[in-house]
Parts: sequence; C-alpha cells; structure tokens
Amino acid sequence: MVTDEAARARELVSAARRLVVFTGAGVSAESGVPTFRGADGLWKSHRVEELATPEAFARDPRTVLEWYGWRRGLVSECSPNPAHLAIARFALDGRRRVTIVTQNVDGLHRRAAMTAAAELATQPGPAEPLELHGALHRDRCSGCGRRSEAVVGGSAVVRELPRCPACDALLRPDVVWFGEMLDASVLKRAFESAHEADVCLVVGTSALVYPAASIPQITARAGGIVMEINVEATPLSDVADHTVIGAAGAVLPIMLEGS
Ligand code: BJW
Ligand code: ZN
Repeated sequence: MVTDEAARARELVSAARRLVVFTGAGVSAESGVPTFRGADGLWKSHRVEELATPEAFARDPRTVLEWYGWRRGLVSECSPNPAHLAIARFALDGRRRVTIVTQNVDGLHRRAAMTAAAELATQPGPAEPLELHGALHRDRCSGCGRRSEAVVGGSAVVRELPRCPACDALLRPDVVWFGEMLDASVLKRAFESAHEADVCLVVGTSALVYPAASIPQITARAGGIVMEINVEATPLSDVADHTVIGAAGAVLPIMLEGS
C-alpha cells in the first residue's frame, strides 16, 4: 500500500533537521509535462542529439528554437500539482532546513513556492528551487551570456532568429544541454546541501544524468538517508535506503504534510 509506505517514510522525514528534495521530470508528470525517458517521454519521439546539444543549435537553430517554443507553450498551460505544493509547503513551514534541487526547467516548483507563500502570508525564499538545468522561460545570449525573458514562445514558426540587443549573437534557451557545464555556483550549493542533509528525498527522476545524479550519492556517502519516490524502480533503488513506489502527487502530500 502506497499510504502505509508513505506513512512509514513520514516518520523518518519528521525526525530530519536538514533535507534535500531532489526532483526530476516525474514530479511534473501529473501536471501534464512530458518526461524524457518513459514510454511517452520526449526522447522517444524526438532525437536528443538534434535538439538538446550545442552542436544541434549551431547546425539548425531554427529547429531547436521551434521545439523549445512548443515546449514553452505546453508548460504555460500546466500548473503545479499536489506534489509541487506539498514540497513547497514543507519547505516553508520553518520546522527544518529544506533545499529543493530540481533538474526540471518547467518552473513549476517556483510557481508552487509563490502559491504556498501566499497561503502562509510569507516569503517564498526557502521554497525556491536550485534549478540545475536552467529555466525554460528564459533566454540566454550565446555570445555574451546575458539572460532575458524568452522571446520565442508558443508553437509559432520562427521566422527571424532572435538576437541579443547588446552583442547581436543568437539568443538560445537558458537550459543546460548535453555536453554543457552546469552553473558552477548552483551545483556547488546543491552538492553542499546534499552533503549536510540527514535525508535526501529523490522524487520522479531516472537518476541517469550526471552530475545531477550524484546528489543522492553524496548524501549517502556522508551518512544520510536516501528515500526514493517513483512509479517504478530506478538504478538508484539499489542504493536508496527506502523506495516508495507510487505517483508523487499521491505520496508526497501524505509523506510531507503535517510531518
Ligand atoms: C514518476 C511519475 C510520477 C514518471 N511520480 N515518478 C558520467 C557518466 C556518463 C555520462 C556522463 C557522466 N557525466 C556526464 C556525462 C554526460 C551527460 C550524461 O549524464 N549522460 C548520461 C545520460 C549518460 N551529462 C551532461 O552532458 C551534463 N553536463 C556535463 O556533464 O558537463 C560536464 C562536461 C562538459 C563538457 C565536457 C566534459 C564534461 C549536462 C546534462 C544536461 C541534461 N539536460 C537535459 C535537458 C535540459 C533542457 C531541456 O529540458 O530541454 O535535462 S536532458 C534531460 O534529462 C533533462 C532532465 O533534467 C534530465 C534528467 O531527466 P529526469 O528528470 O530524470 O527525467 P526522466 O524522464 O529520465 O525520468 C522521469 C522519472 O520519473 C522516471 O523514473 C519515471 O519512472 C518517473 N515518474 N511519472 C513519480 N507521477
Ligand atoms: Zn549578447
């Protein structure tokens, strides 16, 4: 029973003083955002090397921008689900230090933080995630690195390639593609939080993509507990102390609310 396992896991969570909640695409699946590697995942119908690498952008920026425009349109129709909201409320209740670290670029943790903060009449700060792979709603200049709100959105055909007003280089989505470095300061803060955590909750990720997938390993090596919530077993399940099989939106409200 999902509820029995989630209730047992809740006792461990309640006792923790410092936690990392490390999330992947599965936490947004119930909001309608497609995952990457599942049966209906984006990489089943789209070739990663033609869309999510710097080489693909250099070769065919229009195709890459149109694909990201389609994804921006899709995410703009989605809302945070009970899993995002349970995580945000948990981070804001002030009973322990929680760091939310996400691989997702969809902005739903950030939006859940705003909702939960408004409910509690507080600031969203403690529930704002470290976004390891960037943010879909932003562009970044491929020349000077300047960040801006996304220009290309929706499913429109890209007629004129967007250019930086400062240096005229092409604008690209502010996300991390394969073969690119993650933001060093964001990664450092995520690794430090993982090292200090009593518990690392790993939610809805296949835990295949590095360096992000090191995060639960860092907690485990430092003596903390790794607890996984996923609809199926993953490569992490062998090293996790506890795996709760179930949908994040069903498990997390039971596990986190009131703990
Ligand atoms: C549910 C659910 C529900 C569903 N409830 N659960 C070491 C070894 C081998 C390779 C490497 C290595 N170190 C680095 C590499 C290379 C590469 C890598 O890791 N490759 C592996 C795939 C083998 N890493 C990189 O290239 C990284 N950069 C880097 O290492 O730089 C250093 C360097 C640079 C240059 C030279 C040398 C060194 C960058 C990785 C960037 C990843 N980018 C993407 C795209 C982001 C932008 C975009 O969105 O378009 O990030 S790829 C994609 O995968 C995305 C995700 O954040 C990431 C992780 O996916 P995630 O979140 O786990 O999703 P899924 O779909 O895989 O899993 C979903 C899960 O949810 C499943 O388990 C479901 O069961 C579950 N689920 N419904 C609960 N309701
Ligand atoms: Zn520029």
